[in-house]
Amino acid sequence: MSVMNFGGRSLDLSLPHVMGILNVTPDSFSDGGSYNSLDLALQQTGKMISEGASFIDVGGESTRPGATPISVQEEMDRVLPVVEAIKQRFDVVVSVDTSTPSVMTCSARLGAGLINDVRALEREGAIDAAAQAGLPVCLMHMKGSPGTMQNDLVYDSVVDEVAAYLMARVAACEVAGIHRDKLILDPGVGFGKSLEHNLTLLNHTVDFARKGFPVLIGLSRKTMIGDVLGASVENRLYGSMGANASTYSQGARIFRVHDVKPHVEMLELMYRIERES
Ligand code: 7PM
Repeated sequence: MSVMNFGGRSLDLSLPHVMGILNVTPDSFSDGGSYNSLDLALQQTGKMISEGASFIDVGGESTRPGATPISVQEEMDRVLPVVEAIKQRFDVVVSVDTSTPSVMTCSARLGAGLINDVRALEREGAIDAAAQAGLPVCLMHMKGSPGTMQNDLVYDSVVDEVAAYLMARVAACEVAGIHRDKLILDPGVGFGKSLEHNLTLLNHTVDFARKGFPVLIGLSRKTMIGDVLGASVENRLYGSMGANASTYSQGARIFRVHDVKPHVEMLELMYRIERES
């Protein structure tokens, strides 16, 4: 279970891994001066790799609550040149943060190693595209859709509901021909959850880890950190690290973050302490 092949590159998921976030939405680049957005993306990628990232997560669709959806063509134009340029220059696993079948298919051809879908392959055609691509998939739980997900925050038991959803998506993947040893699970911090729901889910990371799938956690700089600390987005690093450390000790192994170096160092210490008798 612990070694997973990401499009030609094998990673031991008994060890902690950092996934660096690379946003290629237009608002993440000022695009003035001498660098264009592709140069900036490559520069940031190189920095995150030198800081110890195992994955670079390339996302072109803003899933921000209330964000306007973009067209398939626009998402392709944003994501594919970046995937291709990274694979030409760096030896790293490129993860594509997408729900769009054609983006999955084309990214896989360009050398991407992981499909990271916040909609857990629910979009029409996505499960077949992912099965065809043959890559590992991260299945994330979201309640509702990005536009409306923070409007209806009612669960009977958030842990049971998220777990049942993810297990149902695992079953759907297996029916579509995606073997369970290619699946990674993610409870989806902030996607249709209140602060209390997020904290409860994080305190039950061990329940997800015990299901026998690698667990990925994405909480870096999110609103829940800001709500606990009363901190603006640029002041959420220490809170993000504490929350990620808690999930590491409960068995999470992939950490999707903006701040690669601090997390790599934190996880190195967590790991060294844990493996000592
Ligand atoms: C605006 C709102 C921009 C929300 C970006 C976001 C996750 C993810 C995202 C996650 C996995 C963010 C999110 N979050 N993929 N993609 N898990 N697997 O805050 O938690 O980064 S986008």
